[in-house]
Amino acid sequence: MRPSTAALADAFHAALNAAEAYVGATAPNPPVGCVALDADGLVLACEAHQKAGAAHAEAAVIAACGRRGLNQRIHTLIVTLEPCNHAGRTPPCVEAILATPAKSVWIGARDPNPRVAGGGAGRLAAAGLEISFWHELDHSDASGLKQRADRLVAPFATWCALGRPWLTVKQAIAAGGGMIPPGGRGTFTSQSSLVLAHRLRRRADAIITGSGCILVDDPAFTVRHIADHAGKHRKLAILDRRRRTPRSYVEAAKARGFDVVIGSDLRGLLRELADAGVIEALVEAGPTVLAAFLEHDLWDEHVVIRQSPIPGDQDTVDVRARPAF
Ligand code: AOF
Ligand code: ZN
Repeated sequence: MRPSTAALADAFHAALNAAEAYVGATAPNPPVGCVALDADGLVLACEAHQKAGAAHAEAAVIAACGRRGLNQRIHTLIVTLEPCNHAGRTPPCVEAILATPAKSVWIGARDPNPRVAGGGAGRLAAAGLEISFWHELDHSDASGLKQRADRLVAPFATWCALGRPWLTVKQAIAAGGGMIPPGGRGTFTSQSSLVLAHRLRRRADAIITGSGCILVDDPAFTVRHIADHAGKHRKLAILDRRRRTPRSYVEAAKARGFDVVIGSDLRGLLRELADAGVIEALVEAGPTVLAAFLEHDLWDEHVVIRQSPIPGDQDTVDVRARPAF
């Protein structure tokens, strides 16, 4: 017996959903989800990597199976990311997998970490496990699920390859054509746009803004319209060539839980953030800073929220994704 194609596709979904709940919580690690199936395709456990330093998704699934006395039934593991083969803050997942009776592993995306690349899958295959990638599954959802796995790891991949955080540039445009304050203070945008803006903040490890924006809008940059990750501390990076940011603003931002970084050079600031483990940053700034990011091709997702000219109507949202490098 082996899990059916339908059971595998369902497990891909479940692993993605588990991981997606922790997008924004795991830096400098990627979010990862894992499911263990028995030979009949029954789900034994489904877990996510919740935080850097905590158990990896595979280790969490194996531990959950152990607690339930189900370890000997593990037949197939489904992971959104290739299992690691190195000891970092936590022991290598491949060793934990090899200590179970697992016979096959289905992997969503390769690990782009240069210390890992290809090593995890190779080690498991060398030990006799059957290793497959999600897009190889003969199921109509397979390529879409594989794309979700790639998207989950894209910020981490960008951080590994380019040495800068993944950049989401958010821009809100009023019905009259002018820019809406990046703080998005209720007055201009509809409730759904505010929720979207706060979802973008939730998944970011840093908010990048400019001193001009702070002087004009006094934005809070906190996650308020949805629940934030427990214990999350973001960086607030302020581009400020002329040192205009008021000390009182910096103190208030720190009191809101931000770790404030002030810089005058865009690329230098991005490097500093990347070095501090920021894998995803959200740019919420005024026209000058926004233009600098877009003109220098320093963006990965450009989210444009347009206010409807009809009062009370929903805003429209356009998301432009930069092709993968
Ligand atoms: C996995 N499963 O759930 C995650 C992985 O310092 P560590 O021990 O937490 O290792 C971090 C690296 O492991 C990280 O850079 C990435 O390559 C990989 N993340 N791997 O097998 C997981 N989060
Ligand atoms: Zn691991």
